[in-house]
Amino acid sequence: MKKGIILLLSLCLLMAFAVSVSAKNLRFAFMPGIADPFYFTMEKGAKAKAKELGVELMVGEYPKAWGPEYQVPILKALAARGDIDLLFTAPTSTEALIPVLKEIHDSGIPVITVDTYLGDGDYSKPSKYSFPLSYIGTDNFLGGQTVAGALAIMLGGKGKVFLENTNPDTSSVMNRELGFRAGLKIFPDMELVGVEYCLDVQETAAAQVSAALQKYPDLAAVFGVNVFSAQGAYQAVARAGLKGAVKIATWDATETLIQGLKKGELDLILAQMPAEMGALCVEWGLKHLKEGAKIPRKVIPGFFIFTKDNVNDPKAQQYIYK
Ligand code: T6T
Repeated sequence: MKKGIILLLSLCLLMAFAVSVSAKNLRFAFMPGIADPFYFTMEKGAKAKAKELGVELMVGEYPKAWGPEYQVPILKALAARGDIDLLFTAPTSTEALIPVLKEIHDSGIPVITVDTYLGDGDYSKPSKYSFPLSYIGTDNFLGGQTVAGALAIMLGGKGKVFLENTNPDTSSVMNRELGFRAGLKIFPDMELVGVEYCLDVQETAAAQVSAALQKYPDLAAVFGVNVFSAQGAYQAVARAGLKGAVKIATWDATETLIQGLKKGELDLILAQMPAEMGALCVEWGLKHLKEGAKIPRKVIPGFFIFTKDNVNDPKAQQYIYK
């Protein structure tokens, strides 16, 4: 009896060892969209999960600026290493990243798109962009609608709004804009007076929002749809001496924006779950490679809305980007 238990225990230990060794042999690569706190937090979440599961995770060089021209060469170099078992990446264009990612996929490296997607993001029906295993990222349209609703309520359902975006062919930020437009439609007295694209450069965003503040002296609010658009909008409103007078809704919970909210200088922040996204990529990637598990074609973590009422809540602190 005792011998049997010892044998069983040894067998279990052996199996656990075998699983951890084989997971350790797997090397995943992560290629972010740009160097910003959102992707740094995603990297942390992915690394923690990789360590927990015994996967080796290598992180591709952070692109110096936003766009396919910066991302494609780094992706090509990553794939050329020849030692990667799975890639997860955030394509900065719905179209321009299709060829390079398809090539990587065809060379035998499964691809997950995280944060952003290719084409219309529907990987469940055959198309030139349906090869990725999954899209793991926020429901950006819903987030945009939610921000529009919250802002309209803050403004009593009435006022002119300006939107600062990055570029029109990245799925994440475009869906935020589309959701925001749809959300505003419910409020007939809310008017979106303009949209500008800053190519993810904070100074450009600040200049564009400054121009909008001059053009519309009765502007009630600005919505900045990601880290640099939002921080640029915040900067412009501050420079114009309009802190508190013009409402600011932002996306992405960086320390800078959280501090602004705490000081009452901006009004709303939508926090995504980047660490969870990174962890999910590693978890699902491993399940796919080790167990042949079918990954859901879309995995959608939630989001959290910070306002002045909850920004100091201890439970909310976990949503600040690290
Ligand atoms: O908002 C995130 C990300 O979701 C988006 O795709 C690009 O911008 C960020 O990285 C923030 O700067």
